[in-house]
Amino acid sequence: MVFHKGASLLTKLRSRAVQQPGLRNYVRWFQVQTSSEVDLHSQLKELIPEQQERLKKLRSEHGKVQLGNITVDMVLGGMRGMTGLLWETSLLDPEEGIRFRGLSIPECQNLLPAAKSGGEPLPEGLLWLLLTGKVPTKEQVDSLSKELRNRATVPDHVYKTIDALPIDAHPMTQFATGVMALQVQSEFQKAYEKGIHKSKYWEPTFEDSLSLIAQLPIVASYVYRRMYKNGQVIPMHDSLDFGGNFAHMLGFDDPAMQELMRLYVTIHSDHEGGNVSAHTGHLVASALSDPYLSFAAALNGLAGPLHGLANQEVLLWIKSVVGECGENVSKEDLKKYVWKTLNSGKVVPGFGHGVLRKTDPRYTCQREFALKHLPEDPLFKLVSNLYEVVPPILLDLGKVKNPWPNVDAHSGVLLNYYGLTEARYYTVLFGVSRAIGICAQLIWDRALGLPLERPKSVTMEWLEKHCKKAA
Ligand code: NMX
Ligand code: MLT
Repeated sequence: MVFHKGASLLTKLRSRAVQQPGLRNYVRWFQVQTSSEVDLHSQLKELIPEQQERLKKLRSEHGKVQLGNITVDMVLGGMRGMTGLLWETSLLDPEEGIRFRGLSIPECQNLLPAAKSGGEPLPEGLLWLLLTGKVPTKEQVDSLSKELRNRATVPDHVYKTIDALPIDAHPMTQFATGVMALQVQSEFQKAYEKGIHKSKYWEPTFEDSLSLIAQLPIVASYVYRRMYKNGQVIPMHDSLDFGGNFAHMLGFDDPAMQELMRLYVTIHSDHEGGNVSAHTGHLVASALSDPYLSFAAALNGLAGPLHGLANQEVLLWIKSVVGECGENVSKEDLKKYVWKTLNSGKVVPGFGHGVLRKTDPRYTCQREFALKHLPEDPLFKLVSNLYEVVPPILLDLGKVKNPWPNVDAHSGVLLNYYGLTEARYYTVLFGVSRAIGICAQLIWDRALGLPLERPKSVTMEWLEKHCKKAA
């Protein structure tokens, strides 16, 4: 009732403001003070019906339009190039890289609210953008920061569950175990057991998603402090934003490291729907598994060395270069080291991509951050030299489709510079970030009523027969 009165007053003020310019500032003030304007849940409630209509129209008017041919190569080649998923929050162009709701990374850096003027974007702002398709105001982002802090209480049994694992269990194992332990609080599961109507699925999904995103930095920093800092946990700061607080709880209060964390979480959040972690989360959620179950599954995909674990592999590889050739390794020796890696049947971590065919813009923006904050760092210089040395070698192999660096080629040296030197931990940071994209899409999966995912598989025999017939 109060909301409706507020909304109709706002409508009147808006129309009067068009005629009386003096009123505009007042209207702007009123807009940011209205609870529905700063409340993400209310914004979504308004958006969902129109997007449901849009999907219905798309299906009824264009449901039979073809999107391309499926070839045997695609079936045998990990479904590369097969368009098969709806993913609203971001879209990846092979040449240009990722766009979050239509915005490139530099555009997000310019448009999304920052902790300080001209600083890196706040990940909460990106979450708002991914969910609503709209660039939020600073007030909206502050309100979301506060909401996330309010939800950031982790039940005691989660710590006990993690503590049951050996201290040297891989950080991703500890982290995913913590997420599974969080699952007992799922609102979606409770609502489903009570028989919630399918039109309402998105609401407990929203609740779970926001709580999960809010609690992940606490679980992640618990794992870090348990493994590397004698279990001395640092409590959450009561006014810092999401990225700043995460750095703080890990033990880093240098403002530059907090800025790095904001940028890091923002750029790792989402990479359309086909990557292993996003696709896994989406697939598991399509069985109406709740956000905790779905995201834990996604984390297990992220923990593979061809996907998120590559950030660990890159720093370990760079350190092995330094161990063997020294920090000031020449380009000639670097080339030899790259060939040695390839000749021993391994990949060069941090290079190549399943979709991208140019340098990853997430690499470029981290390089810009390094040029600004740590231009003289020897490991940054080594990474810069690899940018020159590796692509021609990969091209020489004649089979690598993209010889350019990806996001993981750069992140480790930045973290290492600010003192987060434990490479085995790096994929956990990727995991905390990826929750933002996966959960945002998951809320829309439920709001749009997307169905169970169940593609058709075939055997080699089936393919052979099919191809014979086709010939
Ligand atoms: N070093 C050596 N060989 C490579 C590399 C690389 N960096 N990238 C691709 N290849 C090989 C690949 O192993 C394959 O060889 P084979 O036919 O003998 O199996 C061949 O080149 C063709 O692969 P592509 O079609 O170019 O790449 P694909 O789409 O299959 O795989 C990656 C993409 C990312 C898995 C692959 O480029 C790779 O293994 N890169 C290194 C690991 C890495 O950095 N992963 C992180 C990706 C980003 N992320 O965060 O998830
Ligand atoms: C990602 O961020 O998920 C990776 O770049 C992998 C991908 O997009 O396939």
